[in-house]
Amino acid sequence: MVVIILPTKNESESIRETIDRIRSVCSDQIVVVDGHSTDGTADIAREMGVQVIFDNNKGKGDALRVAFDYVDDDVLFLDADGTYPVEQIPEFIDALEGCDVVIGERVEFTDGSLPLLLRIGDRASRTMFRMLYGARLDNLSGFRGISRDAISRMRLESDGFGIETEITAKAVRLGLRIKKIPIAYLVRRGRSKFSPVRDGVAVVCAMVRYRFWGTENQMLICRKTKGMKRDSDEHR
Ligand SMILES: Nc1nc2c(ncn2[C@@H]2O[C@H](COP(=O)(O)OP(=O)(O)OP(=O)(O)O)[C@@H](O)[C@H]2O)c(=O)[nH]1
Ligand SMILES: [Mg+2]
Repeated sequence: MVVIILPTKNESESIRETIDRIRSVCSDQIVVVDGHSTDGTADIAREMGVQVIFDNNKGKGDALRVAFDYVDDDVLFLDADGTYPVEQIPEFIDALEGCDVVIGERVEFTDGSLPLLLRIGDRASRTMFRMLYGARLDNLSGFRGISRDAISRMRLESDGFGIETEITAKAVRLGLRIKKIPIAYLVRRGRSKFSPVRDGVAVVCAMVRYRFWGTENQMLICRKTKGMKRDSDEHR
């Protein structure tokens, strides 16, 4: 089973339409994880019969981690702002059956969906990711699917917008099966919560921080195995 998670912070302009569009393409459970919106977003979702939970007021990463803890199944998550092609959800669900992480690779940007400066930042981020991790992936895409097993193995910790980069980085470091699905990025309704400087720094920090993530575990396993080997040699 897959649960569809919608992180929301003041998305009253688009939450209703997002839920309606999801329901028109699939019958999977939807969970809204709300960032204490002051514009009635949570009420709209609840009125529509959607389960609403709340984050710890620390950002999108915290919200997603709260939702991942709340559900027991595989998850699919996307922004509730009209930017992602909801109609492709069934394709993501199918893909998740054969891999660990599905990433909506933004290959087409409709006019006005991403201002020039952010487009440059997006390009730079993908290039930096490729240089550090040797993989051509859209580390900032907010339309993804992750298996339950992958979520447990990733031990996610980002509070803010570094979360997608952390997921992408750890998927590579863990050698997980990743599938990319080409998608378009559409014009947003309502106000963006992404702050280019603050959140850009968080993305770069995540990219650098997780470059060697997992190495310490491997070293530990290696050391333990060597220790065990030595012990068994002594017992001969
Ligand atoms: N629960 C929760 N949701 C958040 C928080 N910050 C952002 N979101 C939601 O997470 C999604 C991503 O935020 P956006 O503002 O769309 O950021 P973005 O997609 O990088 O930027 P745009 O291209 O302008 O859409 C949206 O659905 C937001 O409502 C938060 O602190 N808590
Ligand atoms: Mg968005």
